[in-house]
Amino acid sequence: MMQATLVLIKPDGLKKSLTGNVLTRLSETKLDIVAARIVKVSKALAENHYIQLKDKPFFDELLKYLMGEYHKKKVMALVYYGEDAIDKVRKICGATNPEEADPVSIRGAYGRITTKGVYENVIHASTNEQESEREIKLWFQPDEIIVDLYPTKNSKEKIDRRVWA
Ligand code: FUP
Repeated sequence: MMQATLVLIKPDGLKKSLTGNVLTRLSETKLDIVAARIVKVSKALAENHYIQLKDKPFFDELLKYLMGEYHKKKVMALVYYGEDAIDKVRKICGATNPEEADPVSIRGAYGRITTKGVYENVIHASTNEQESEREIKLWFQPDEIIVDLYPTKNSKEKIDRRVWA
């Protein structure tokens, strides 16, 4: 089944200069990168991304982590597309807890658990199709993705935005 999945290289991955290593590992999947951007994550975006975990005791720390308070204030967001993309990417990522993750997986090799109990696990990857659609729509606008993944509509809204002077 052709699928799209959201990948985030989290602030610890960028701070530790792991972008190249992570992208090289992900290239083993032979999937296509159809979108990529560097994002300065707002609180609203972090909250929305991890909305399912809002009642967890580590939620506030998790938001700070994704916003880059402990590393660099940036995240690299990518969309990978292809046959069984979701499982292929998650397999290379490894288990959520870096101590339990396969040592040769990305999280096993590069992740750690902080003294505050947050898993700094370098990478995020969507868990299922419902989540990948929700997450991709959160991180990307239709024109930032080079294939048509989901239905779009025309909007004539006049929005205030910053343009080159
Ligand atoms: P995953 O889908 O593998 O990213 O796992 P979750 O959505 O369950 O968790 C999201 C993030 O919360 C993880 F990347 C790390 C963090 N987390 C913790 O810090 N402690 C936990 O006990 C569980 C998750």
